[in-house]
Amino acid sequence: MKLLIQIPCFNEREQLPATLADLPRRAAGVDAIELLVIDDGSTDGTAEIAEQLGVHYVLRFPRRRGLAAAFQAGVDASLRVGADVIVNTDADNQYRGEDIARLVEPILAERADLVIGDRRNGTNGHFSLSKRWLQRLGTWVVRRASGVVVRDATSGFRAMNRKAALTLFVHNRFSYTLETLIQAGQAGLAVENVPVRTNPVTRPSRLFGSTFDYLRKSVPVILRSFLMYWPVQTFGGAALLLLAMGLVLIGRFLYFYLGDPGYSGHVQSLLVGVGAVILSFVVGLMAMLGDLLAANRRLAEETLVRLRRLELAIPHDEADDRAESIDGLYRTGAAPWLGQGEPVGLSHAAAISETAASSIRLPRCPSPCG
Ligand SMILES: Nc1nc2c(ncn2[C@@H]2O[C@H](COP(=O)(O)OP(=O)(O)O)[C@@H](O)[C@H]2O)c(=O)[nH]1
Ligand SMILES: [Mg+2]
Repeated sequence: MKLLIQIPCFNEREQLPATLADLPRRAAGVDAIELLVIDDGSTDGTAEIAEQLGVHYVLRFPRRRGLAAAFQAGVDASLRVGADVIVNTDADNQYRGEDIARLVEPILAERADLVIGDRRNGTNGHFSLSKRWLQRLGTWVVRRASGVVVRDATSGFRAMNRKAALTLFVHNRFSYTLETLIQAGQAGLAVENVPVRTNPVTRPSRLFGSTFDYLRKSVPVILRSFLMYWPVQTFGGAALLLLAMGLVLIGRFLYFYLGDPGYSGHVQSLLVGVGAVILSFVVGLMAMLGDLLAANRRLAEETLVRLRRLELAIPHDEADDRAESIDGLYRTGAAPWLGQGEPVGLSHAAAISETAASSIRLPRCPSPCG
């Protein structure tokens, strides 16, 4: 059982040492822990510092491609180098390394395919009002679109097993958080929420320039997810609305016309009504086309999942060989951290009352790390 911790980074040279020092070096039920840093075209030497700090794999993009692309590439790379469980965490030490134990526990116990770290935003003092509000909106959308009950949909602190990693695809360019959850619901993956704690903020968010900026980027993602996964409902709903509007307006014209056929008024109602009815047919057609496209997309995704499985089934002597088959991915030569450590008490365990009793105890890495 190999646990791979992936950290997407954009110019995180300053933050990485503290983040890596906080990560657990052992875990009960895990044979080896390895780290993967995805350096998204950073210009501050993030990849070099990661290597010096003892990260096992670095995936470097020559130019910035954004967090969603980095996340997806990291998951692909993790699978290639033999990860059984993948944990994603932030480079800015936002999440506590110790809580990784809580994240992987439901996966090791085979209760969940995907585990989301719930920052308990309602009571989290490190969250601004706008961030709380957006987190609630994201959570509501995911519930509506996929039926998955998540408490913190925008959390980047998550763990997944191979099944989830093979099944999820990120289509948009900005954020993977909401879309992967909607897909998880659609694909019938078991999703679990686990309360986690956050550290005080170390630097301004790179993703949230402002609330407006976040909305500008995430509303299209949400809209697109609805159109992609619920084309009949979304377009169909709009078509019905237009049809109803058109019929009411035509009815209004007929009412007056039949009352006094000689009177030629209310032609506007007739014009707008007929326009709305025609538009409703066009939008209805889009619902049908969307449904057909969705069927094709599902087939394409299934083909891709099978292809991923086949690729992974090709025998390799060493994980290193596989690493070389991905552009920009290289092994640093650092030895994997060992698993199966002595259980170490988590002093903070009592602080999180909702947490299910966990059999996993992860010691922190000794400082300085690496
Ligand atoms: N690959 C990549 N990672 C990014 C980018 N922007 C932010 N990140 C990383 O995404 C993670 C979350 O970013 P952060 O600024 O902490 O956002 P917040 O936690 O939502 O406030 C961190 O590890 C960042 O280094 C980007 O453009 N590309
Ligand atoms: Mg962060």
